[in-house]
Amino acid sequence: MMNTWFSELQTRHVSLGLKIEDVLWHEQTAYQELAVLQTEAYGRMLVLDGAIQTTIVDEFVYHEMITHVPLLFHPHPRKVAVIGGGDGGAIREILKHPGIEEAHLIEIDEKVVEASRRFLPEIAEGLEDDRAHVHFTDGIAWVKEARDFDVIMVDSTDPVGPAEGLFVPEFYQSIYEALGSDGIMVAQSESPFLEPEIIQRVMAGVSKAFPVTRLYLANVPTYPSGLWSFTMGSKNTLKSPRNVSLTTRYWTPEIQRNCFDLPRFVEDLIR
Ligand code: AG3
Repeated sequence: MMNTWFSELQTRHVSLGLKIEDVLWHEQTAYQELAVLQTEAYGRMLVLDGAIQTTIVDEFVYHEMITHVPLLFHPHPRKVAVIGGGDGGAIREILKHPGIEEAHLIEIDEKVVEASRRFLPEIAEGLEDDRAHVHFTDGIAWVKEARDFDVIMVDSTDPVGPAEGLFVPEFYQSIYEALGSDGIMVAQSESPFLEPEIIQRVMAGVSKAFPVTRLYLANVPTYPSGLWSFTMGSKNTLKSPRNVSLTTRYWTPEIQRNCFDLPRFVEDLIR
Protein backbone atom coordinates (compact mmCIF):
# COMPACT_ATOMS: atom_id res chain seq x y z
CA MET A 1 0.00 0.00 0.00
CA MET A 2 1.84 3.02 -1.26
CA ASN A 3 -0.44 5.97 -0.70
CA THR A 4 -3.49 4.86 1.21
CA TRP A 5 -5.24 7.17 3.63
CA PHE A 6 -7.89 6.61 6.26
CA SER A 7 -10.01 9.58 7.02
CA GLU A 8 -12.52 9.97 9.80
CA LEU A 9 -15.37 12.24 8.87
CA GLN A 10 -15.57 13.98 12.26
CA THR A 11 -18.48 16.22 11.29
CA ARG A 12 -20.11 16.87 7.95
CA HIS A 13 -17.44 19.51 7.36
CA VAL A 14 -14.30 18.24 9.10
CA SER A 15 -12.16 15.17 8.61
CA LEU A 16 -8.85 13.85 9.92
CA GLY A 17 -6.70 11.91 7.45
CA LEU A 18 -3.98 9.48 8.45
CA LYS A 19 -1.65 7.60 6.13
CA ILE A 20 -2.15 3.85 6.48
CA GLU A 21 0.58 1.24 6.10
CA ASP A 22 -1.55 -1.83 6.64
CA VAL A 23 -5.01 -3.11 7.49
CA LEU A 24 -4.50 -5.55 10.36
CA TRP A 25 -8.14 -6.49 10.95
CA HIS A 26 -11.43 -5.48 9.44
CA GLU A 27 -14.84 -6.98 10.06
CA GLN A 28 -18.46 -6.22 10.65
CA THR A 29 -19.21 -7.46 14.18
CA ALA A 30 -22.69 -8.00 15.57
CA TYR A 31 -22.65 -4.35 16.72
CA GLN A 32 -20.38 -2.26 14.51
CA GLU A 33 -17.69 -2.08 11.86
CA LEU A 34 -14.34 -2.79 13.51
CA ALA A 35 -10.93 -2.05 12.03
CA VAL A 36 -7.37 -2.13 13.33
CA LEU A 37 -5.10 -0.12 11.05
CA GLN A 38 -1.36 0.42 11.07
CA THR A 39 -0.82 4.16 10.69
CA GLU A 40 2.41 5.91 9.87
CA ALA A 41 2.04 8.72 12.41
CA TYR A 42 0.15 7.19 15.36
CA GLY A 43 1.02 3.50 15.22
CA ARG A 44 -1.71 0.86 15.43
CA MET A 45 -5.20 2.31 15.67
CA LEU A 46 -8.63 0.97 16.60
CA VAL A 47 -11.56 2.31 14.57
CA LEU A 48 -15.25 1.59 15.25
CA ASP A 49 -17.89 2.62 12.71
CA GLY A 50 -15.37 4.95 11.13
CA ALA A 51 -14.54 6.74 14.41
CA ILE A 52 -11.00 6.60 15.81
CA GLN A 53 -11.12 5.06 19.29
CA THR A 54 -7.50 4.82 20.29
CA THR A 55 -3.98 4.77 18.88
CA ILE A 56 -0.75 3.43 20.31
CA VAL A 57 0.86 6.88 20.22
CA ASP A 58 -1.77 9.01 21.99
CA GLU A 59 -3.90 6.53 23.99
CA PHE A 60 -2.17 7.41 27.26
CA VAL A 61 -3.73 10.87 27.38
CA TYR A 62 -7.32 9.68 27.38
CA HIS A 63 -6.79 6.56 29.49
CA GLU A 64 -4.84 8.35 32.21
CA MET A 65 -7.29 11.23 32.38
CA ILE A 66 -10.51 9.21 32.40
CA THR A 67 -9.22 7.10 35.31
CA HIS A 68 -6.77 8.92 37.61
CA VAL A 69 -8.80 12.12 37.98
CA PRO A 70 -11.94 10.47 39.45
CA LEU A 71 -10.00 7.77 41.33
CA LEU A 72 -7.96 10.36 43.23
CA PHE A 73 -11.05 12.29 44.29
CA HIS A 74 -12.46 9.12 45.87
CA PRO A 75 -11.23 8.50 49.45
CA HIS A 76 -10.50 4.77 49.01
CA PRO A 77 -11.50 3.23 45.65
CA ARG A 78 -11.56 -0.57 45.80
CA LYS A 79 -14.24 -1.70 43.39
CA VAL A 80 -14.52 0.09 40.07
CA ALA A 81 -16.13 -0.46 36.67
CA VAL A 82 -15.56 0.72 33.12
CA ILE A 83 -18.57 0.74 30.79
CA GLY A 84 -17.31 0.26 27.21
CA GLY A 85 -13.56 0.64 26.92
CA GLY A 86 -13.04 -2.79 25.38
CA ASP A 87 -9.46 -1.94 24.42
CA GLY A 88 -8.60 -2.27 28.14
CA GLY A 89 -6.63 0.97 28.43
CA ALA A 90 -8.72 2.34 31.28
CA ILE A 91 -8.40 -0.96 33.18
CA ARG A 92 -4.60 -0.84 32.81
CA GLU A 93 -4.52 2.63 34.38
CA ILE A 94 -6.98 1.74 37.18
CA LEU A 95 -4.77 -1.16 38.22
CA LYS A 96 -1.89 1.26 38.90
CA HIS A 97 -3.77 2.34 42.04
CA PRO A 98 -2.62 0.33 45.08
CA GLY A 99 -6.01 -0.23 46.82
CA ILE A 100 -7.93 -1.56 43.82
CA GLU A 101 -9.47 -4.99 44.48
CA GLU A 102 -11.79 -5.38 41.50
CA ALA A 103 -11.78 -3.65 38.12
CA HIS A 104 -14.76 -4.68 35.98
CA LEU A 105 -14.98 -4.09 32.24
CA ILE A 106 -18.47 -4.13 30.75
CA GLU A 107 -18.12 -4.31 26.99
CA ILE A 108 -20.99 -5.17 24.67
CA ASP A 109 -18.79 -6.26 21.76
CA GLU A 110 -16.53 -9.23 22.44
CA LYS A 111 -14.72 -8.56 19.16
CA VAL A 112 -13.32 -5.26 20.43
CA VAL A 113 -11.59 -7.06 23.29
CA GLU A 114 -10.40 -9.85 21.02
CA ALA A 115 -8.92 -7.44 18.46
CA SER A 116 -7.31 -5.33 21.20
CA ARG A 117 -5.74 -8.33 22.92
CA ARG A 118 -4.32 -9.42 19.60
CA PHE A 119 -3.22 -6.13 18.01
CA LEU A 120 -2.99 -3.64 20.88
CA PRO A 121 -1.44 -5.73 23.67
CA GLU A 122 0.27 -2.71 25.25
CA ILE A 123 -3.18 -1.23 25.83
CA ALA A 124 -5.06 -4.43 26.67
CA GLU A 125 -2.46 -5.88 29.05
CA GLY A 126 -4.43 -4.91 32.18
CA LEU A 127 -7.19 -7.32 31.19
CA GLU A 128 -4.93 -10.27 32.04
CA ASP A 129 -4.55 -9.11 35.68
CA ASP A 130 -6.30 -11.18 38.39
CA ARG A 131 -8.19 -8.10 39.59
CA ALA A 132 -9.70 -7.52 36.12
CA HIS A 133 -13.13 -9.02 35.35
CA VAL A 134 -14.47 -8.82 31.81
CA HIS A 135 -18.24 -9.00 31.18
CA PHE A 136 -19.54 -9.17 27.63
CA THR A 137 -22.93 -7.65 28.12
CA ASP A 138 -24.96 -4.48 27.67
CA GLY A 139 -23.70 -1.78 30.04
CA ILE A 140 -27.16 -0.30 30.52
CA ALA A 141 -28.64 -3.56 31.82
CA TRP A 142 -25.50 -4.39 33.82
CA VAL A 143 -25.48 -1.08 35.69
CA LYS A 144 -29.10 -1.58 36.78
CA GLU A 145 -28.03 -4.68 38.76
CA ALA A 146 -24.68 -3.34 40.03
CA ARG A 147 -24.25 -2.07 43.60
CA ASP A 148 -21.54 -0.67 45.91
CA PHE A 149 -19.11 0.48 43.26
CA ASP A 150 -16.69 3.23 44.24
CA VAL A 151 -16.03 4.71 40.80
CA ILE A 152 -17.74 4.03 37.45
CA MET A 153 -16.19 5.30 34.21
CA VAL A 154 -18.14 5.53 30.97
CA ASP A 155 -15.57 4.94 28.24
CA SER A 156 -18.01 4.95 25.36
CA THR A 157 -18.00 5.62 21.65
CA ASP A 158 -19.84 8.67 20.29
CA PRO A 159 -23.58 8.95 21.06
CA VAL A 160 -24.69 7.20 17.87
CA GLY A 161 -25.36 3.47 17.37
CA PRO A 162 -24.59 1.13 20.30
CA ALA A 163 -23.60 3.95 22.71
CA GLU A 164 -26.69 6.12 22.35
CA GLY A 165 -28.24 4.88 25.58
CA LEU A 166 -25.07 5.80 27.50
CA PHE A 167 -25.80 9.52 27.05
CA VAL A 168 -29.24 9.73 28.65
CA PRO A 169 -30.26 10.91 32.16
CA GLU A 170 -31.79 7.52 33.09
CA PHE A 171 -28.38 5.89 32.60
CA TYR A 172 -26.66 8.40 34.91
CA GLN A 173 -29.38 7.75 37.49
CA SER A 174 -28.69 3.98 37.31
CA ILE A 175 -24.99 4.72 37.79
CA TYR A 176 -25.85 6.82 40.85
CA GLU A 177 -27.69 3.85 42.32
CA ALA A 178 -24.85 1.46 41.49
CA LEU A 179 -22.37 3.58 43.47
CA GLY A 180 -21.63 3.47 47.19
CA SER A 181 -21.96 6.54 49.42
CA ASP A 182 -18.70 8.20 48.30
CA GLY A 183 -19.36 7.27 44.67
CA ILE A 184 -17.97 9.12 41.68
CA MET A 185 -18.69 8.68 37.98
CA VAL A 186 -17.04 10.06 34.90
CA ALA A 187 -18.08 9.94 31.25
CA GLN A 188 -16.20 10.92 28.13
CA SER A 189 -18.21 13.82 26.74
CA GLU A 190 -16.81 14.75 23.31
CA SER A 191 -15.26 17.98 22.00
CA PRO A 192 -16.09 21.52 23.14
CA PHE A 193 -15.24 22.81 19.65
CA LEU A 194 -17.22 20.38 17.52
CA GLU A 195 -19.87 18.94 19.84
CA PRO A 196 -20.70 21.62 22.44
CA GLU A 197 -24.32 20.51 22.67
CA ILE A 198 -23.26 16.99 23.67
CA ILE A 199 -21.26 18.43 26.57
CA GLN A 200 -24.29 20.45 27.61
CA ARG A 201 -26.51 17.39 27.34
CA VAL A 202 -24.17 15.19 29.40
CA MET A 203 -23.70 17.95 32.01
CA ALA A 204 -27.46 18.40 32.32
CA GLY A 205 -28.05 14.65 32.57
CA VAL A 206 -25.32 14.02 35.13
CA SER A 207 -26.41 16.99 37.29
CA LYS A 208 -29.95 15.60 37.36
CA ALA A 209 -28.61 12.52 39.14
CA PHE A 210 -25.57 13.85 41.04
CA PRO A 211 -25.39 16.88 43.36
CA VAL A 212 -21.83 17.69 42.27
CA THR A 213 -20.89 17.89 38.57
CA ARG A 214 -17.59 18.97 37.04
CA LEU A 215 -16.00 19.12 33.61
CA TYR A 216 -12.33 18.71 32.73
CA LEU A 217 -10.36 18.58 29.49
CA ALA A 218 -7.41 16.81 27.91
CA ASN A 219 -5.65 17.02 24.54
CA VAL A 220 -6.15 13.93 22.41
CA PRO A 221 -4.72 14.63 18.94
CA THR A 222 -6.62 11.90 17.08
CA TYR A 223 -10.07 12.83 18.44
CA PRO A 224 -12.23 15.48 16.74
CA SER A 225 -10.61 18.93 17.24
CA GLY A 226 -7.96 17.42 19.56
CA LEU A 227 -9.56 18.92 22.66
CA TRP A 228 -11.61 16.41 24.59
CA SER A 229 -13.90 16.62 27.62
CA PHE A 230 -14.83 14.43 30.57
CA THR A 231 -17.85 15.00 32.80
CA MET A 232 -17.62 13.90 36.41
CA GLY A 233 -20.47 13.40 38.87
CA SER A 234 -19.97 12.96 42.62
CA LYS A 235 -22.32 12.08 45.46
CA ASN A 236 -20.31 14.24 47.87
CA THR A 237 -18.52 17.57 47.81
CA LEU A 238 -15.08 17.02 46.33
CA LYS A 239 -12.17 17.30 48.76
CA SER A 240 -8.57 17.83 47.66
CA PRO A 241 -7.37 14.89 45.59
CA ARG A 242 -5.34 12.19 47.35
CA ASN A 243 -1.60 12.04 46.80
CA VAL A 244 -0.57 8.81 45.14
CA SER A 245 2.60 8.31 43.19
CA LEU A 246 1.74 7.06 39.71
CA THR A 247 3.90 6.35 36.68
CA THR A 248 2.22 8.32 33.92
CA ARG A 249 2.97 10.28 30.75
CA TYR A 250 0.23 12.92 30.69
CA TRP A 251 -1.29 13.07 34.16
CA THR A 252 0.65 14.91 36.87
CA PRO A 253 -0.36 15.90 40.43
CA GLU A 254 -0.43 19.52 39.18
CA ILE A 255 -2.81 18.67 36.34
CA GLN A 256 -5.01 16.88 38.87
CA ARG A 257 -5.04 19.87 41.23
CA ASN A 258 -5.96 22.28 38.46
CA CYS A 259 -8.10 20.04 36.30
CA PHE A 260 -11.25 22.11 36.79
CA ASP A 261 -9.61 25.31 35.53
CA LEU A 262 -11.31 25.70 32.17
CA PRO A 263 -10.86 28.01 29.20
CA ARG A 264 -13.43 30.83 29.23
CA PHE A 265 -15.42 29.50 26.26
CA VAL A 266 -15.80 26.11 27.92
CA GLU A 267 -16.87 27.70 31.21
CA ASP A 268 -19.45 29.70 29.30
CA LEU A 269 -20.64 26.55 27.57
CA ILE A 270 -21.55 24.79 30.81
CA ARG A 271 -22.79 27.75 32.83
N1 AG3 B 1 -13.78 6.26 23.46
C1 AG3 B 1 -14.04 7.64 23.06
C2 AG3 B 1 -13.83 7.82 21.61
C3 AG3 B 1 -14.61 8.91 20.98
C4 AG3 B 1 -13.88 9.32 19.80
N2 AG3 B 1 -14.73 9.87 18.83
C5 AG3 B 1 -14.40 10.00 17.55
N3 AG3 B 1 -13.23 9.63 17.10
N4 AG3 B 1 -15.28 10.51 16.74
C6 AG3 B 1 -12.45 5.87 23.37
C7 AG3 B 1 -12.19 4.47 23.73
C8 AG3 B 1 -10.83 4.36 24.27
N5 AG3 B 1 -10.78 3.43 25.32
